[in-house]
Amino acid sequence: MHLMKSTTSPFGRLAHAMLIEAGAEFDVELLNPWADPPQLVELNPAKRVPTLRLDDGTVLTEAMVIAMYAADIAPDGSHLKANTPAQYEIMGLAFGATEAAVYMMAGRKITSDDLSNTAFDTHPVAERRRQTMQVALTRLDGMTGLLREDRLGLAELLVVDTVQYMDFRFPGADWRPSIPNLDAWIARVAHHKSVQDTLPS
Ligand SMILES: N[C@@H](CCC(=O)N[C@@H](CS)C(=O)NCC(=O)O)C(=O)O
Repeated sequence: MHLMKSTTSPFGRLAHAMLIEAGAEFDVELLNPWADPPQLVELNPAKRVPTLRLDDGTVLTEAMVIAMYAADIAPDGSHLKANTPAQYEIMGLAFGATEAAVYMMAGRKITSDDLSNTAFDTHPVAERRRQTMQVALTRLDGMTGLLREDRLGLAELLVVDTVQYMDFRFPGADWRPSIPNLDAWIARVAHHKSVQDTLPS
């Protein structure tokens, strides 16, 4: 299997982390989707990462689709196979927060073609997305007790992904909510390969 991702994408990270947790054999190609690399454009009409090419040539796109596939190919009894309603709730909150964060970055790109230009951040839609992140992370902080530490499934990986992506893209943001439980939990699971090998950079 061949996974195309970028070093920054939280969607690419999710796919990568799930494949690690599934024990899959795959290699990773790092690329910048915005540069339209031909090998990505040929496989994925959306020109986005993650994109996963299976050994038989099948192409999987969209992070959640790849996450579902990873759960499918995980061994019988794997922690990726079954989720509780509470874990699905966590997934939705975390994925929504990730999408909000990426939306903010996309807004900056569309309005200035410069990810470090924060002019877009004052737009009402940006404020709406910021609130999404704040409320979702605050709720997730209150659900930390439901997160596993010994084995990381989709819920746990999504939570790590969204908190670390937020800190990567908006370091020191004064609007970052206080999430002491999540911060402590992330420190305790930071040693997992699926976390360590996929850090955004
Ligand atoms: N819904 C997609 C979103 C993927 C996505 O937006 N990837 C971004 C990087 S974070 C990308 O490749 N952007 C390039 C573009 O939009 O052309 C998923 O869940 O995989």
